[in-house]
Amino acid sequence: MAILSIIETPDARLKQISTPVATVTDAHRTLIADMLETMYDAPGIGLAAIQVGVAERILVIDLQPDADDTPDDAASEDIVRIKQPRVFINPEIVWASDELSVYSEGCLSVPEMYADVSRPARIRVQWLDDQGASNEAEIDGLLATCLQHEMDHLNGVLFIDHLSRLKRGMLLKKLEKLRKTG
Ligand code: GNR
Ligand code: NI
Repeated sequence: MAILSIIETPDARLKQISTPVATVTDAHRTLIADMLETMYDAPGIGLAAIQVGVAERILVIDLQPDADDTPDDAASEDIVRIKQPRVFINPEIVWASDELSVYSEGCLSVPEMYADVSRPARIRVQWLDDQGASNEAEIDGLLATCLQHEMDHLNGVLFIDHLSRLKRGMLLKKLEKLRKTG
């Protein structure tokens, strides 16, 4: 496994439209393992392949990124949080609710910047898993928000593209300043 470097805005690769995966191969499964390791290391709750420079329609999510992989005290009364890596290949939204949900989003490719984004609260999604098997589910909550954020990456869209030009400009200026001052 390997930790990959994450591309940041304004890198033009983030605007690329990623290509569907025709057949899920061992090379894809290696990439997915590396993407998960990279996401946990960042840390983040999601990562799209284009964020590590691969323009294929693959994304990973784990809403419990700081969970313990190996709970060593099963008798403990602590809530045992187990990592829950999720893999989506060629995801497609087949239905979206009219009801919207607002969440303060961030992005590993737009580091340390956050802004409210409004998206459908519930979506029905089809995708392939890492074995190439077809899946379909209705998703809501933070998973729906995160999945739509990741699917945007597959289409070259960042969360800041959902903001007004004024807001986006202010945020990018803030990011530039932060990079200069450290
Ligand atoms: O780590 C992340 N947090 C997050 C918070 C709200 C909405 C979306 C996200 S995804 C982001 C990681 C990332 O940049 N994925 O592309
Ligand atoms: Ni992102």
